[in-house]
Amino acid sequence: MCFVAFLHLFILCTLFPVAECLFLHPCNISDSILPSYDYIVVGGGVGGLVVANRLTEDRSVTVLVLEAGKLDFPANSVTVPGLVGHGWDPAYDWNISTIPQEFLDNSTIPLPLGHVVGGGTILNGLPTTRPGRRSANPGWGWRGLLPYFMKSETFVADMDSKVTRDFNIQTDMSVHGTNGPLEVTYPRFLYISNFLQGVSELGVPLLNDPNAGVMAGAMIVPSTMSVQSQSRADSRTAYLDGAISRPNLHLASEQTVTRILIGANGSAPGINVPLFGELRRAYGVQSVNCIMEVILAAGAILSPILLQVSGIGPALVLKELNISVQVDLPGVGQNLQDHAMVQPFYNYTNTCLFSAADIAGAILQEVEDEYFTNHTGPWTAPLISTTAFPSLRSLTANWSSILQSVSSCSAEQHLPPGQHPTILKGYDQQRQLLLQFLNWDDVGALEVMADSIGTLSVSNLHPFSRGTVRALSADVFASSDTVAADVEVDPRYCSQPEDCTILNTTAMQQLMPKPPAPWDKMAGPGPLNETVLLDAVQRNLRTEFHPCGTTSMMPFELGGVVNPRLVVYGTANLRVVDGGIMPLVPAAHVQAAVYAIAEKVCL
Ligand SMILES: Cc1cc2nc3c(=O)[nH]c(=O)nc-3n(C[C@H](O)[C@H](O)[C@H](O)COP(=O)(O)OP(=O)(O)OC[C@H]3O[C@@H](n4cnc5c(N)ncnc54)[C@H](O)[C@@H]3O)c2cc1C
Ligand SMILES: *[C@@H]1O[C@H](CO)[C@@H](O)[C@H](O)[C@H]1NC(C)=O
Ligand SMILES: *[C@@H]1O[C@H](CO)[C@@H](O)[C@H](O)[C@H]1NC(C)=O
Ligand SMILES: *[C@@H]1O[C@H](CO)[C@@H](O)[C@H](O)[C@H]1NC(C)=O
Ligand SMILES: *[C@@H]1O[C@H](CO)[C@@H](O)[C@H](O)[C@H]1NC(C)=O
Ligand SMILES: *[C@@H]1O[C@H](CO)[C@@H](O)[C@H](O)[C@H]1NC(C)=O
Ligand SMILES: *[C@@H]1O[C@H](CO)[C@@H](O)[C@H](O)[C@H]1NC(C)=O
Ligand SMILES: *[C@@H]1O[C@H](CO)[C@@H](O)[C@H](O)[C@H]1NC(C)=O
Ligand SMILES: *[C@@H]1O[C@H](CO)[C@@H](O)[C@H](O)[C@H]1NC(C)=O
Ligand SMILES: *[C@@H]1O[C@H](CO)[C@@H](O)[C@H](O)[C@H]1NC(C)=O
Ligand SMILES: CC(=O)N[C@H]1CO[C@H](CO)[C@@H](O)[C@@H]1O
Repeated sequence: MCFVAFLHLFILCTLFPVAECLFLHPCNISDSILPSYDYIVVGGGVGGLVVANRLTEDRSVTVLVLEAGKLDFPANSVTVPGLVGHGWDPAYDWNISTIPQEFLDNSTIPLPLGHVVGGGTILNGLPTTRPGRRSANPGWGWRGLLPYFMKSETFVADMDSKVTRDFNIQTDMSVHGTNGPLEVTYPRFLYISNFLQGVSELGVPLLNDPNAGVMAGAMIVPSTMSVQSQSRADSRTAYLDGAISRPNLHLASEQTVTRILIGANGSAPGINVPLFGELRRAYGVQSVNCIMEVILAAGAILSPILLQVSGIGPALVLKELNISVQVDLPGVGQNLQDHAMVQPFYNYTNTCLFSAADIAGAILQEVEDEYFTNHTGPWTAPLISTTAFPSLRSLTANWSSILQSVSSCSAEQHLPPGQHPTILKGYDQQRQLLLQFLNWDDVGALEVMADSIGTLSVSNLHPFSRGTVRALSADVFASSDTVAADVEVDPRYCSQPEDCTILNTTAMQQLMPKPPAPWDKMAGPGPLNETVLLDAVQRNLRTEFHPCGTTSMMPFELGGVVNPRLVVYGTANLRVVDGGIMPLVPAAHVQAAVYAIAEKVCL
């Protein structure tokens, strides 16, 4: 295999001058790659491609991006917003599932993760929402990230006034960028539904611009898509394709990094890490060296795995795998959070409205022609454009007893056994924050999404449950066929039971009284049957694809993994730049935050 050839033959290569930016194809990589680069970026998803782009703006800096997946072939299934949710090339997914979820019905849940240049943004749903003003770490909250949200995007809202009025869209351009690589806009076609009106009757406020700092309310969300062609905008089209002529940027696809090489000591100019005994130095991966830094951007699930197999993680886990401990860092792979989602929860009752489910036969041909000829019509609309983030107070009169019930458990009651004291302390603080957030009426507790097919799904935005990610072998990445088997992902969905009961609230009942099976069992006379409903939630729970927290930016004493410069504790020059560094999953779709984090760290 070409991949093996790279690993073994590269060592024989001599130094070639960097002549042009290269997509280093696996079959000729050994001719083109340099023996060392200033920066090696592991993973070509959001974090990796943003960092690679910004670093190579300085033409004297050489960067190599190593991405396990292929370059995507720009198939309609990737580019056409109207086809989002219709599946993708299986080669673009790591095929990882959770272990049996014991707090649900013991089933395993597929956790799609991008395995392709562009990472998750080749598979994702396009809606882009920023976390609101109430988010956490100093310097990394709303105000700290706003310049980088703006730097990353070119925002265009060019709809006629009737559309903006009907859909309650009013963009606040003072918080949007007009010059960034990532195009963000509203699709030219929006499905009409009664959703906004319905939730507003329940007392949920309508938001004009969901990305202006307050996320609690109902809204039409913008999408990452090209204004002109109305096709997917992703981290590859935004941050890589435009940098293609830079001679100092190399990207090698189909190169799975098996471990980061870590040496005894070192320090790098300009990077402050707290004293941690003798610092470790990342000096390369496989047979390529780096002079300055290794940037780990393999995503919230695989970055902690790579750290563990490279000797950075909880010492007990590493010792079980016979991995020599470089840094005993208990937080690596802990604190896993995700938005747990139940879908489809309820269908619209009004079947007269046109929905994406009606696109078939002759209409399909028309829709397709219109999309490719004029870049207008239903195919410009992604699966989700309409969503609400109601606060807990606006959802249920019972909100204070739900919070009371969570705060009356001890912090560790629902965590896995045998936690390191720093993890317990960190979780305790997170829980206090979450209880505060859920108390406020400008923070969303649930997301209710109305999709273009006419179904609603519900997800839990501020979960109390915490899971883990663990390598089961020191050679996880040695053969790409067995990666999924050697990775243990346990989100422990609903290990704090209120995470499931919050998904089932009085307001949900009001929103749509005639749910499909299996919820229709309760649709008889008299009060709804709580057991059936909770059981249905537990059997139908899925991921909203927002894992994070596994390499948290938190103090070491609280179970953190990286400092505010995203440098891994105990190392001089190894940073993590991806969704895993967010200590709390934001009450938003997460891609906007990952783009902004990667823009910010480049300073
Ligand atoms: C199906 C799906 C739907 C989503 N929907 C939305 C949405 O609608 N809105 C939204 O805001 N967000 C959505 N997201 C989330 C969003 O796409 C992610 O948050 C974002 O991509 C995370 O960026 P990242 O840099 O952390 O990791 P990723 O984008 O996942 O990039 C990590 C990259 O590292 C590579 N990699 C991993 N291990 C190795 C290795 N050992 N060697 C080499 N390369 C490696 C991977 O192949 C991948 O390309 C969705 C995600 C998925 C998967
Ligand atoms: C490497 O191979 C790819 C695919 O065959 C080709 O497009 C590219 O030009 C080659 N690069 C070099 C430097 O030979
Ligand atoms: C996932 O599975 C599909 C089909 O079984 C396969 O084609 C694909 O290569 C797999 N992806 C990875 C990363 O192993
Ligand atoms: C899940 O499995 C555990 C252990 O096998 C068992 O005790 C439990 O009853 C199962 N739960 C469900 C809902 O099936
Ligand atoms: C670790 O090493 C010991 C002793 O060499 C061996 O018995 C054990 O099987 C190894 N464990 C793993 C997971 O490789
Ligand atoms: C494209 O738009 C033009 C002008 O509105 C219209 O006449 C034409 O029918 C459209 N084409 C398709 C294929 O929808
Ligand atoms: C209110 O919430 C508490 C705690 O979750 C729960 O025990 C109780 O049954 C709820 N009451 C109603 C009426 O839903
Ligand atoms: C679920 O919601 C129903 C309807 O509002 C309510 O009667 C029931 O108590 C809730 N169940 C749980 C477990 O919270
Ligand atoms: C709800 O919508 C789904 C998806 O379109 C469909 O499969 C299901 O039959 C619908 N259920 C009802 C009760 O209309
Ligand atoms: C709820 O409904 C199920 C199925 O109809 C039934 O088996 C169960 O006893 C009911 N539970 C309660 C508390 O009414
Ligand atoms: C083993 C090792 O890498 N030692 C290095 C520690 O740091 C000093 C100063 O940078 C180097 O000279 C050693 O080689």
